[in-house]
Amino acid sequence: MYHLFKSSFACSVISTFLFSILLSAALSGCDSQKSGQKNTHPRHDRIETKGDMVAQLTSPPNVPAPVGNRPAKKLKVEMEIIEKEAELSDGVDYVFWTFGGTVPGSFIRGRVGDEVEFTLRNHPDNKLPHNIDLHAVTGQGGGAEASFVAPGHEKVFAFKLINPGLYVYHCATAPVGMHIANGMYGLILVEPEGGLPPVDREYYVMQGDFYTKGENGDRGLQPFDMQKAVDEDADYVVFNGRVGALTGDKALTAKVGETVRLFVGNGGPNLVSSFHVIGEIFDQVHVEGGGVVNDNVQTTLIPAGGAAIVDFRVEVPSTLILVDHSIFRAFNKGALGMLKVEGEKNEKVFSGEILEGIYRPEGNVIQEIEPDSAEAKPVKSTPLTKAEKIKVGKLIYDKSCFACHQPEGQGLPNAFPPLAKSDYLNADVDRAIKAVIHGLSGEITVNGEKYKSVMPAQVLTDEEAANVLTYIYNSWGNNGTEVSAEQVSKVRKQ
Ligand code: HEC
Ligand SMILES: [Cu+2]
Repeated sequence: MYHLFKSSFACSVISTFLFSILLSAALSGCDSQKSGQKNTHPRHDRIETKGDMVAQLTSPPNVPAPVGNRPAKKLKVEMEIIEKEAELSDGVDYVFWTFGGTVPGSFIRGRVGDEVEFTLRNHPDNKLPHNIDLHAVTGQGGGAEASFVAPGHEKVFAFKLINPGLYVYHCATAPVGMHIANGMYGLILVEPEGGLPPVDREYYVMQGDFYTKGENGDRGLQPFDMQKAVDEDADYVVFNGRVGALTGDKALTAKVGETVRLFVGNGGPNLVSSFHVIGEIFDQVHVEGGGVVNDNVQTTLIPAGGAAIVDFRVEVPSTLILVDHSIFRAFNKGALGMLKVEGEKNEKVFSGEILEGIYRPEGNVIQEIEPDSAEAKPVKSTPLTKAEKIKVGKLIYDKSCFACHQPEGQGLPNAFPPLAKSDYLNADVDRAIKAVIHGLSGEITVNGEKYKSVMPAQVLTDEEAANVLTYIYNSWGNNGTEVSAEQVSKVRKQ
């Protein structure tokens, strides 16, 4: 059922079977079998074409319409290389080199047997020659030599799509690493005969790592840093060419009950992606974009210069978070996107929080905060003093807030607003409580800087929220407000 792209695994099946009998016999058995066996791979090079058409190309995160059951055709692809300045992150500019004006480049979609006539144009305003190496091409350099083109020129070359799958294309002009690092990559999908099984939504997501002279977040136009690229010391790791390309109002969308397919590529140049979607399990993954379909996958590895097709049904409303699960890349370097799923709840699949209670392993007494404080205090009769709240609040801060707002509440420019001396915080306690218990999104201004990001709702009891806020209000130059559990409870009910 899952053999969408046909392949033969006879040899590996045989060796797995024989493994249990005798290792060496299995290996030599397989070798002799291999040498005596014909390559049974279908001869897609012999598929005849019928008619011709111009390929529709799309910018990320969109993909062209599926091929369905159309016959193989002569497929005209016209692509323009554009060197242009754009934002890599808020306030951070970069000169990108692009296929079609976007990073990743335009998505190309064909079917097995198609004969592609590829026109590559290098815009006259560009400064450098470029070319294209498509991993879907069987032939010298994947087309690199044939397509090498100077500014103000165009090149035409042709090739037949003989292996179905999802393939990366990229510039291969020296210095190759630099051309790729500047954004010259994209995906070409070669559908099998009859097309991939239809789904409700398809999206195009591609990871890339970026190397800038300044550090992550340093503003202004940032030149490429060759040494950092050689050292594989990325300042940014992003989906679709910039921090936040797929967050907030640019998030991908779907409705409960729909099937979603992500065509996920990794342009590199250096890093391998541990692609994961927080809050979802991949029903099926075309591993490495090829014929093997794996089921029920949590995280799929996408090599630099590789791809995967990821399918899943969305069952409950939520904001799914796309990440590279090498997780500092997600929360500190930008490899984070969102898929917003709207629709009816299904409490059998996911209930949300059912009960908020107090857990007392040692009976009805408060847990010791400090190992050496001898006295156990009854929970209800003695509310915490302000000093105690601050102490407990710090523990919560270090567990729940610290990763984003930073150890001294200083925040991270362009990503997480400061809590230290925050005018936003000090102006309105109820608003701050709301942010903590319900989360916060949309544009806000803190100390004159604009933030337009998402703070997830924090799962905290009224007491915990009161304590952590009291800690924050009494640290780093804030106004000393004491927040009570009752106040949090009131805001929660509003
Ligand atoms: C995953 C990252 C993340 C975590 C964890 C997080 N925050 Fe935030 N927080 C944000 C972002 C992003 C914003 C700004 C949201 C926006 O742009 O609308 C924000 C805004 C705020 C604000 C209002 C703006 C300001 O600077 O005064 C407060 C207060 C706040 N957070 C408190 C907390 C507290 C307390 C915790 C821990 C219990 C916490 N946050 C945990 C990311 C986070
Ligand atoms: Cu190039």
